[in-house]
Amino acid sequence: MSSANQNKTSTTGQKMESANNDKFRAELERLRLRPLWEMEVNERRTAPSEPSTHWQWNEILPLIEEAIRVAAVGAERRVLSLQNSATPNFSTALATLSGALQILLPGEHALPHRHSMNALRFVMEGSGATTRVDGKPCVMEEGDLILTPAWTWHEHVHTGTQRMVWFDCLDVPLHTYFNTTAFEPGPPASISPMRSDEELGTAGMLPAATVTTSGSRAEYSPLFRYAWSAACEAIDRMAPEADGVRSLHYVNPLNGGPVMAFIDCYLHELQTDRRTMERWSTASAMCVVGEGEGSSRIGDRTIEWRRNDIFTLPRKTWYSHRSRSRSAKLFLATDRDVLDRLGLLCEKSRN
Ligand code: GTQ
Ligand code: FE2
Repeated sequence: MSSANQNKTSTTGQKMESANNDKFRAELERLRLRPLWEMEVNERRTAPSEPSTHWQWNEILPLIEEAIRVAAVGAERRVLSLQNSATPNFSTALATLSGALQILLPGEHALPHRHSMNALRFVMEGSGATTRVDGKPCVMEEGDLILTPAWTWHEHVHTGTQRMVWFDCLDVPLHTYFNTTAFEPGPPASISPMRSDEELGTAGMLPAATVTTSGSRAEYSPLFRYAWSAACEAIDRMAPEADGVRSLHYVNPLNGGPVMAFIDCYLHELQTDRRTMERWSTASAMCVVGEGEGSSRIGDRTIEWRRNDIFTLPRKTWYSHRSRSRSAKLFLATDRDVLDRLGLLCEKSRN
């Protein structure tokens, strides 16, 4: 029987009787049910925002040397994964996207495989490696963005002379959430031929057959390499926004949408010594400093960044940037388009 002193006031002020009847308890458990009035009421809670996390290139460099000493490359990549104590499980850079640094030496070959996860590479140091994506060779130079979308075969081959380090971003946490993680080792039995990036890479013009054969529902861009030089030229031609920021969106040329289903990419150029407007978004992002140096105010923290630093812009946090160098460029990998398609994107700005 329930007694009065076990009654409890719910968050709505309603008196709820505590269910301590043994039979009721046993039946609830057997039928896999639980009284909401006895639970932490998650849906009435506003999720707290998290602090920004910052990985400094100058601090990471010695660990890159050490990783080269202790780890070889084969089926397993030489990868240092970015860990963020503010995300669930402490094991990814953002709650929705994971980040890592990958190191490849001349002569090394990271063997082919494919997986359900979408991934991208943003080259931080070195050149001379090639990522083959579904058979298409993608040259890797500093600042280049290379896509290895869901289920595309990919391998990294280094025939150059310099050590290479790049930023990897994958949608691992979303696949963990959906339990859709899947992996297949290579080598591939066969790969259907792809149109070359040369055929697809002229803005505003495509081979006539591309759009009808691939349709507008393409889940990822058929263009796998976005060269740094092309991105810089495109951004130079853009008119700045009111606060001097030029924001370039990397898109799927077939439909103008994000480059991959769960990962959306931008390049932001900042004007020298001018604070950007404060911005706020329900989207979150990882920023890689592609060029220049400066600082960012993120929530109540100010961080100083230089080339190749990586930092997060957590969701629902006011932030602004200030460049100290002639030109500063931030590469962003974000979940913005995912939130937009789901009707969850909300953005604000103020001076
Ligand atoms: O280069 O294929 O950082 O499969 C994690 C998983 C890189 C890759 C990562 C991967 C790769
Ligand atoms: Fe991979």
